[in-house]
Amino acid sequence: MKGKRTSFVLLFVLVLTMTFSLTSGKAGNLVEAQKVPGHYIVVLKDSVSDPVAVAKDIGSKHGLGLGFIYSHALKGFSADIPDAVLNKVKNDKRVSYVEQDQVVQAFAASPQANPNSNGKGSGSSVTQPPQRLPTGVDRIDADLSQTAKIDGVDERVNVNVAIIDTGIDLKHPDLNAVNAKTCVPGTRSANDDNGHGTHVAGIVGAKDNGIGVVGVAPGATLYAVKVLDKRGSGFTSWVICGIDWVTANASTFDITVANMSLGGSGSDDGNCGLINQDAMHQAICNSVNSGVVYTVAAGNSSVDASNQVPAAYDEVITVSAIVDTDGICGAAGGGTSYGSDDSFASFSNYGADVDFAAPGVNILSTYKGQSYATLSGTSMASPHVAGAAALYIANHLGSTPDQVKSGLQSTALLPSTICDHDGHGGYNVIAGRASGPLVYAASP
Ligand SMILES: [Ca+2]
Ligand SMILES: [Ca+2]
Ligand SMILES: [Ca+2]
Ligand SMILES: [Ca+2]
Repeated sequence: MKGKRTSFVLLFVLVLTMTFSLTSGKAGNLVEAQKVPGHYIVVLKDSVSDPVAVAKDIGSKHGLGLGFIYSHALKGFSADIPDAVLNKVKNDKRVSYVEQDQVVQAFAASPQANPNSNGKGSGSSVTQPPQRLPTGVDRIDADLSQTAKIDGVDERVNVNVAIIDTGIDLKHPDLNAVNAKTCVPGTRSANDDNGHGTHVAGIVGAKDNGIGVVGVAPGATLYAVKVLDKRGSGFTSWVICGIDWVTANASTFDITVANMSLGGSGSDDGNCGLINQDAMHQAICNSVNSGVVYTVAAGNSSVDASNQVPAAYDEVITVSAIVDTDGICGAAGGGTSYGSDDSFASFSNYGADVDFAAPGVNILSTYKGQSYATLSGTSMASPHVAGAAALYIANHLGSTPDQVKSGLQSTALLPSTICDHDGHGGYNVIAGRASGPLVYAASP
């Protein structure tokens, strides 16, 4: 048994090494599906009452190397399955379907050098810069929200948000982070060894404490759920482990929002994955039904988001990215390599699956090593909407995910060049790219 587990981990290391060289494009570009040889997600029928016992039984019967066992968002497990027994597993009466595992990736580019970023640094002695209002938080007007109450005094928005990502820097003084769960083999906590998840977390809820940055929902409790490794890569089987944890613990910890700034290739069958045998879709549908709002990045491949998951799923809130360089509308800020101020970001996915747009270029936020960094990607856009959802929930306790989405839609601004007196307002679209209205965080 121990030997099997070791070979299971070694396989992942090997596959990660192989796949990373293929996917290291700019801004987390990932269009083609990258299946993992020999590794599968086995989804059990709903009629199975004890998925742990059934997973172990099927595993020992066929000599499988078991990975995760899922019991809440989904009944099933991940496993190494030799070709010789694959059909036997598929034909087991307790099995609904077997899906090949696939690579998923964080949707952000590498960090740029930032004057506030201290690069490495560990321990709590890192000097913290004075607090700045990030342009994205300003642009969606969280600075005008009575609930966010951004005034340099550290009151906290009492909403709990799961960050399903590379983890969170658990020692970062500007974050109210909780070590919740790691689904990455070889790691012992959800501490962030990449930086991406810490950046996403800060956009949602960096504290209004006078240092560093401030998030859309300042001081919100951020549950670190680690499903991507130090390179920002992972597998569908790891992501489902994270969704399963959120679903199992949502009511205990009152987690009402989950952000996923990641994805892979796939599509929406309109039936929660039961037709196209998509276990992540099934897991997300069950998790949303349990009352958790999912905000997800549209992806950075300049394609229709219907080709990427979870972006394509109708049950989630899908977010595209705009460029904003000055925190206000009016297109008077400086330009970027991803487009001019107040325009749709050139890398962003688009299309009918996109629900909202939010700032996603040159975003300043928290980073690993108790530092700060500037990143670009739809990864940065999605947590602006997660933060707005948290503010909405703080004012409308007990809202269902559908109510949160329609509440945010009722105040969002359609793309346009009109700029209001608060410096809010729409943005210019790239012709032919439906990109969702700009999320608005000021109104309850
Ligand atoms: Ca503002
Ligand atoms: Ca405050
Ligand atoms: Ca702060
Ligand atoms: Ca602007």
